[in-house]
Amino acid sequence: MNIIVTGGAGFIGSNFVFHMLKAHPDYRIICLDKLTYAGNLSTLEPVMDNPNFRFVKADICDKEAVDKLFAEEKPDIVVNFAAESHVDRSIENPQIFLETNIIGTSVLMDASRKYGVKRYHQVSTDEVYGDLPLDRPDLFFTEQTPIHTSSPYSSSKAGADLLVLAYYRTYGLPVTISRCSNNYGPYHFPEKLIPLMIIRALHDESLPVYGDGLNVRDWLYVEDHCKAIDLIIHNGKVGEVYNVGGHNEMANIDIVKLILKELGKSEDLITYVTDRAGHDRRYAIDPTKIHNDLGWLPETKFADGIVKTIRWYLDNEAWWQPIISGEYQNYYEKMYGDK
Ligand code: NAD
Ligand code: TDX
Repeated sequence: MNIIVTGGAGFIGSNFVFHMLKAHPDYRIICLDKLTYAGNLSTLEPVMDNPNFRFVKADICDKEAVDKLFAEEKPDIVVNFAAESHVDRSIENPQIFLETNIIGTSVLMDASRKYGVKRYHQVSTDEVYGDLPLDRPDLFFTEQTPIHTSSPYSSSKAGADLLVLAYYRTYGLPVTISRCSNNYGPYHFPEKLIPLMIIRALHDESLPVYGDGLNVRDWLYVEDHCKAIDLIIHNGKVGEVYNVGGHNEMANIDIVKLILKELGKSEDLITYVTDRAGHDRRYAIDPTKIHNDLGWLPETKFADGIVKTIRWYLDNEAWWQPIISGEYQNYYEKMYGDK
């Protein structure tokens, strides 16, 4: 089995590459990644010498490069993680989100059609459903919830999802889509809430909490997301969407306080800053379908996963230290300088 994994040098993609090489030692995994600011080749170092692994640096929007790779590898399955993934960056500069997330998806699907790929899997997000009110804890996102996006990021992901379903209906491309809630775990890029707060707390720097800090996210350990995708590409039904989430809703401020407690740091580091524009209030996934149809259940409890994650950042400073120097400094100053 040949599987092309795009975006495999990023957070979830790299965890998926590790999972697949371990769970299916007879599969060949080909990672296609542009190595944007969010892609890190050092993350993949442990598997670079694995004979069942190949890394190719390319842009999913580059038709020629994508065609060449598909011609060489004749993939059975394509799993598309490659994306611009940070909501705050999409507010600053929407265009690259449209290019990578929508055009890139169409380029990959055209190649998948041309080379007879048996499964094209699109890694999507719960953000395509918009948000839920804080005062209705009985409401959850199901696969039937209407698409209703808030940010340029979520709009670009929703656009890609619609295109994927159109390729299924129009061309019969065998597609599946997963829409997962917020992931956390090793190799999470330090612009996102959990790693940002861990690393800043370690340096006794202020922790920027947006708005009132009461926005709720539904957190899932990254390995559980990878296992869900593994199940969907093998047993999922073509043309279907699967929501992925573990009923683990938490307010941002509670996460930040928990991180401070684990690290033995003072809550005085918390600084409330200007809210994110269009900030979604609450995400909450109903995972009934993937549980009933494919038997998926999350395995890592948040209480364990967050401790494992904090420990990982403590043990792997060599991974994140180069990231937070240089260009990242300019990014942080630009995003938070006037907040
Ligand atoms: P990430 O930003 O950590 O990694 C993205 C990867 O894609 C990087 O390696 C980057 O170099 C690569 N990439 C970007 N543009 C590319 C291009 N044009 N061509 C080739 N490669 C390119 O993202 P992530 O958090 O790992 O998210 C992966 C996927 O999962 C995304 O599609 C995202 O929308 C989705 N998702 C993420 C979460 C989450 O909590 N992080 C939750 C649900 C869904
Ligand atoms: O400095 C911060 N302060 C803060 O209060 C940052 C970076 C975030 N936040 C808040 C905003 C959100 O309510 O924390 C919450 C989580 O923020 P992010 O880590 O930026 O994630 P989110 O916007 O929820 O989106 C994530 O989950 C869904 C991923 O980045 C997306 O790629 C995925 O689709």
